[in-house]
Parts: sequence; C-alpha cells; structure tokens
Amino acid sequence: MSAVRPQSSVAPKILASVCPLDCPDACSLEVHVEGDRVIAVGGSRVNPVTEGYICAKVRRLPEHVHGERRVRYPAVRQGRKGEGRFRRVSWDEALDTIAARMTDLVRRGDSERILPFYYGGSNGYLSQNTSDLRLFTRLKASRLARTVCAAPSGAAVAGLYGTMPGIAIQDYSHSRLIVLWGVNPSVSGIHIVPHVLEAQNRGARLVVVDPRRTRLAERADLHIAPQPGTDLPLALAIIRWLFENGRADDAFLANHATGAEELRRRAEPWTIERAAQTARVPAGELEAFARLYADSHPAAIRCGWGLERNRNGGSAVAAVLALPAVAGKFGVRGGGYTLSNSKAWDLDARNAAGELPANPAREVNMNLLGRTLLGENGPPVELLFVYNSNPLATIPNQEKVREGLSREDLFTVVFDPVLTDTALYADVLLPATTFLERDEMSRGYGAMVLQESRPVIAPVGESRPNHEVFADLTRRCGLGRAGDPESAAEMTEAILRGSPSGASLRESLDRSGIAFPHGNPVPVQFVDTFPLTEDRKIHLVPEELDREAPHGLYAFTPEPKTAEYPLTLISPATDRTISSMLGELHAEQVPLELAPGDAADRGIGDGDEVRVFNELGEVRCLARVSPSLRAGVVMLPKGTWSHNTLSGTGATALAPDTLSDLGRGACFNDARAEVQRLGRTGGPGNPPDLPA
Ligand SMILES: Nc1nc2c(c(=O)[nH]1)N[C@H]1C(S)=C(S)[C@@H](COP(=O)(O)OP(=O)(O)OC[C@H]3O[C@@H](n4cnc5c(=O)[nH]c(N)nc54)[C@H](O)[C@@H]3O)O[C@H]1N2
Ligand SMILES: Nc1nc2c(c(=O)[nH]1)N[C@H]1C(S)=C(S)[C@@H](COP(=O)(O)OP(=O)(O)OC[C@H]3O[C@@H](n4cnc5c(=O)[nH]c(N)nc54)[C@H](O)[C@@H]3O)O[C@H]1N2
Ligand SMILES: [Mo]
Repeated sequence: MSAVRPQSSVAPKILASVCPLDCPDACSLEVHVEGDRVIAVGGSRVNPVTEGYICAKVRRLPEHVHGERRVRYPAVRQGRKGEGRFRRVSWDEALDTIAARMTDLVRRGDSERILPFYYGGSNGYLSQNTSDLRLFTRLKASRLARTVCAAPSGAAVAGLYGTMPGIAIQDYSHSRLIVLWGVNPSVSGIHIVPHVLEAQNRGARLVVVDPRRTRLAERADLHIAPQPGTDLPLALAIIRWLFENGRADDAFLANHATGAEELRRRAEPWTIERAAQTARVPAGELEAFARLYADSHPAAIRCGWGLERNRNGGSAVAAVLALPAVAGKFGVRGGGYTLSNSKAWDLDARNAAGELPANPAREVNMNLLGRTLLGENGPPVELLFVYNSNPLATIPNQEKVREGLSREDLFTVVFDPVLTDTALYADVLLPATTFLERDEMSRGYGAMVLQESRPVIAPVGESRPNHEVFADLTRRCGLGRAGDPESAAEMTEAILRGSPSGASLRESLDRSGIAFPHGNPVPVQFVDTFPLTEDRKIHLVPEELDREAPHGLYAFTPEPKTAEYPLTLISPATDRTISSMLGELHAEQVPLELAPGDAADRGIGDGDEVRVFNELGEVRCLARVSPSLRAGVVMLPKGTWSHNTLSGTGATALAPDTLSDLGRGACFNDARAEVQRLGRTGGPGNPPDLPA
C-alpha cells in the first residue's frame, strides 16, 4: 500500500469500500482513514473473486484523492483555452451560468447544440444514466453513442447470444484449455491470473493470441502472434477446420443454434494456410491450435477487447465467440467463453432518471468528437459537458479533439475530481467527488458481484457527486418534476425497484453486503444461463449484424495501403496506464516500443529519441527496442497524458477516427505509422534539434 503522510493525529480507522472504476473485477476495499484523509487503500475479502488484493493503480488512490491536481472548488476560465488558469467561484454561480447557457439554447430551439460527453470514469450505477440522463433528455440535447470501448464486442455478443453471462473468473481453474484472445489480464483484470496458473498447475494448456508476447504469453503452450486486425481469418479457419475434420458438435448445433450451415459457408474460403498467411503466423501453429481446441474439455475462451479495435473487430469477436458453439464446449464448468458479464444483472440505472420525454435529437458517435466539435458532423456543438471522461487523452484523432476544444465559441464544462488534460480547456470546471466520498452501488463486469459502498471521508473541498449535481442542474433549468429520485438512497431504491430481481438483491445486500445474479456467482453456460435471444438459441449469423457490417458479417477487410506508413501502431493497456485515470500521478515518459528488426532498419537504438507519425499527427518520445513485439507492429500505451511524451501527444494522435464493422467502435489498433530517429536521448524539457 502506498501511503500519504497523515496530517492529523486522529486514530486511524479501516473502512469498507468498493472500487467502481471501469474494470471487470470490482474489488472490495479496505480504506485506511485518518481524520478526513485517506492514507492507504488495500483489498478486502468481501468480494470472493478479488480475494483481498488490488491493482497497483488503485493502491495510489490516496495521492489521487488528496493530490495537487485535485479539483477542490468550482472555477471559471481566466486565460486562453488549454492554459488552465481559473478563478474560483461558488457552486451557485457556476451552476447558474451553465443553466443560463442551457436554457438559452433551448429557447432558441438549438438544444441539439448541447452535447453531454461521458464514459468510464466510474461504472457505478449512480454515476451515469441517472439524473444526468434526466437533465440531457429533458433538455433534448444531442444523444451520445458510447462507443469508445466494447461497442464492437457488445454488438457481436448481443447478436450471437443476446448477451449471456460467461464463465466465472473463479471457474477458470476447472478448464483444461484456456485461450486468452486479445486480452492481457496481467494488467487489465488481475484476479483471473491465479486461476489460470492454478489450471496450468493441474495440467491445463494455455494458448494466447496477441501480437505481443505478454507475461502470460510467455507461460503459454502456444503463443499465436497475429498481425493486428487478422483475428477474423484465424477464427474462421478454426471453424472451417472443425467442420472439415468432423470435430463440429452437430447435435449441439442442431439443438441450440441457428445459422451453422451459413457460418460454415462463410468460413469455407479460410483454409488454415490462407488464414495463417493473412495473419502472418506459421500454419502449423494455427492447426495445432485448432486441434488442441477440439481435443480439450473443458475449454475456455477469455475474449478481451484488444481484437475489437480495428476495421474487422466486430466480426472477429463474433467468430471467436462462435467457436465454443461449433466445437460444443458449453454445458460444463470451465467451458465456454467470457467476454463481459455486465448484463448478468437486470439492473438499469435509467430507472433513477425519472420520467423521460422522447428525445428526437441526433446521436453523436463519441469516437467522432473532434469532427463533431468542428462542425463536420451535423449542427455545431455550442455547449459541451464532459464528465466521467478525459477525451483529450482517450478519444481517437487527438489533434482534431484538441482543435475542437480550442474553439473560442465553444462553452465547455468539465466535471472531474482532477484537473485532466481535457479540463485545461474548460470554461467552467466543476469538482467531482471520488467514489470514496460518496454513495455508490456497483457490479463487476467480470466478477459477478454486486456491492454497495458508503463514503469513507467527507467530500474533499467543495466536491459533489454526479447524481446531485445533475439533479440540481435539472431544477435550475426548470425541468425538475415531482417524484424525481433525488438522493442516492432514492435512486438506488428506484434502480432496484425497476428490476424483477431487485427485492432479492436488496435483501442479500442488506444481509451480507454483497449480492450475486440470481444468487449464483458461478453459473455454468447452458446449465444455469442460456442465450437471451428471443428463441433462446445461438444465432451464428444474425441478420441484424449481417445488415450492419459494411460487407456482411464475417467479411474480412485487408489492411489499408501501407507504403508510406508500413507499421501498425497498437496502444494496449500496460501496468502503468490502462484508462487515463490517475495519469496525473505518472510523471514518467512512456516509450515507443518496436521490434528489433524494425528498429535496426531505421537505425534506432534503445533510448533514442524518435518521432512516430502518420497523416493525423505525431508523437515524439523515446524508443524501446522490444523483442516481445512482432515485426511490423509498434506500440505506445493507452491512457497517457500530455506530460508522458516529449510532444505532449499520445497514441490517440495517430489513432484514426474510422469505425469498426459492428457497433461503430473505435479503431485504436488500426493506426498506420512510420518511425524516424531524431537523435540521442534529449529527455523532457530538453527537446532535441529536429531535422529539417
Ligand atoms: N485495473 C484496471 N483494470 C482494467 C481497467 C483499468 O482502468 N484498471 N480498464 C478496463 C478497460 S476500460 C478495458 S477496455 C479492459 C481492457 O483490457 P484488455 O482486453 O486486456 O485490453 P487491451 O489492453 O486494449 O488489449 C489486450 C491485448 O490485445 C492485444 N491486441 C492488440 N491488437 C490486437 C489484435 O488485433 N488482435 C489480438 N488478438 N490482440 C490484439 C494487445 O497487445 C493487448 O495485449 O481492461 C479493463 N481493466
Ligand atoms: N490509444 C488508445 N486510447 C484508448 C484506448 C486504446 O485502446 N488505445 N482504449 C480506450 C478505452 S478501453 C476506454 S474504456 C477509454 C476510456 O476513456 P475515458 O472514459 O475518457 O477515460 P478515463 O481515463 O476512464 O477517464 C475517466 C475520467 O472520469 C473521472 N471520474 C472518475 N470518477 C468520477 C466521478 O464519479 N464523477 C466524475 N464527474 N468524474 C469521474 C476520472 O478522474 C477521469 O478523468 O479510453 C480509450 N482510449
Ligand atoms: Mo475500455
């Protein structure tokens, strides 16, 4: 545990809390508090999945809560946009200013020019789609399509399975084969790792599909390192191989699936050899993978989010999720797949929103924020309200986002616990409480656990929780209605009341502080849980996805032309940066990683200063030559802040704002790039002379 020196001499207390941040695991926490300060955060055993240990990121929460970049008071802009000079004002002044802007736009008939912008800050039920939805729907503001993450995979799983809770994290120890496909749990879901290792100790095999040699790839029996964006042919080739070799489970398919013949037809062109050539992996390895998958029971696929972030991402996830159906891997503990378990509960935050009128306003895809702010995408935005998100760091086409945020005629509100890179562009800055200072109810989207938490300290400065601020603004805009849930307790009750299982969840939370979906934290697919499609069958080629994908479901789009930018830039999570949260605490420079051959070709050595660039932007940083990357692939971490590189830009500066085949998702891992050596290490604050 990292500690911040206590200021008071009050006896320390240990209080219970729950981490609601965007992560599958939903750790239960023990928070060490002295007076009004959090001095340390560690894990507790209330959540059986998280077993008393937590990630390195959340261990640093004390520094986040009480740190220098904490926003303590409402403030309005003083200097130029981006400069970050603010003057403190009262909450009344700040909220009245915002409400006046909003009502003015409504009066002019331009309410669509209001854009709420929010994503993963907190996944707690009270943090979004409650009174914020009330405010923005009643205003008839533009609606936001929340697509930056999980949109392609969400579309795929909804189409095939109508969503179905997956294999529980704890049950991976029962598997005889574990496939980690486009996921790096050592940094992005740590509590599955001991179960993977335990399964291995019992003789299970491990396959990792990842262009990088991750920590678990090093321990794998088979590491398939494809060119990014080629998972679709790989999965289709395995499907074809299963059918061709009599290893498809025809009886299961006949009883539980539709579209098997059509899937087989679409997989037909993808022989092992052709898929291997496309993905640039040895054909022998791909065939060994197919055989191992067919032979192993129970076999588990942990499908992650790395493979969705490209032009083929939706179809790729669909093909991966079709594998357990074709091979008949369901119906046994430790068999099947896991993607997101967020739909394991029937809880819906919108039940706390109050009455909602129809809102015919346009929907804005969040991945197109830059374009939208610059008026390239329908009516211009005049009022942008950012909360639970740090778009300047996290949204594709960073230079366009920056240009949009720099518009002098844009009125931007940023509501965040800390002064993020985005917040530097705010006209009005609002201080948000962290989850340690407010009530919350949250669930894991890996761990199937629901928990409630109470504040462990008083709000820092004048910070306030989301649900209160949006309820307040709704009233100030004259849009409040009798019966609107206002307090955290009223909202929690409304959310539970709106769900058929709400009463039993409430009872379980009151009794033990924890609740499981349908009382069962470890459901088995096709024993306890079934597809939520209308006919309760798996739809292997669902019509709606087939219509949505530009060239039809399972149609592969090859890599775009690469003569000028021959490298593919990916930006996965690392142990330091996952989302951009707590990035204010990471002062260090992040490296561009590149494979030894690619480095040698460009005369680049470890620690050299380089420029990685494409037609959208550039990042100047230091190079790290890394044998864990496959040739042709370079990597920058995601979630970086401006202080993490020499140029102040990050991977998102090179990430195209093109959209994936399903779900209109972000294509972060579809960036093309070239790298150029600039010189020997300059170091921050000591920029090198750039070549002409
Ligand atoms: N502690 C903690 N945990 C978190 C979070 C957090 O903030 N803190 N954030 C969460 C969030 S928002 C998310 S989305 C998840 C993300 O968790 P992961 O699914 O692990 O996501 P990524 O790190 O984006 O990518 C995973 C792997 O995919 C690989 N990859 C990249 N491109 C491809 C490809 O085309 N094909 C294949 N097969 N692999 C590819 C990358 O090299 C990487 O190792 O983590 C969540 N977990
Ligand atoms: N290059 C690249 N970029 C990526 C990705 C990638 O693969 N590559 N992946 C992306 C992924 S997976 C995701 S999920 C997105 C995440 O994108 P974002 O959601 O924009 O990023 P976060 O860093 O999670 O930012 C959340 C913000 O919410 C704030 N916050 C936390 N709690 C509260 C609260 O209670 N109230 C309020 N008002 N604010 C709060 C935090 O301080 C933080 O600033 O980033 C994406 N960006
Ligand atoms: Mo994410």
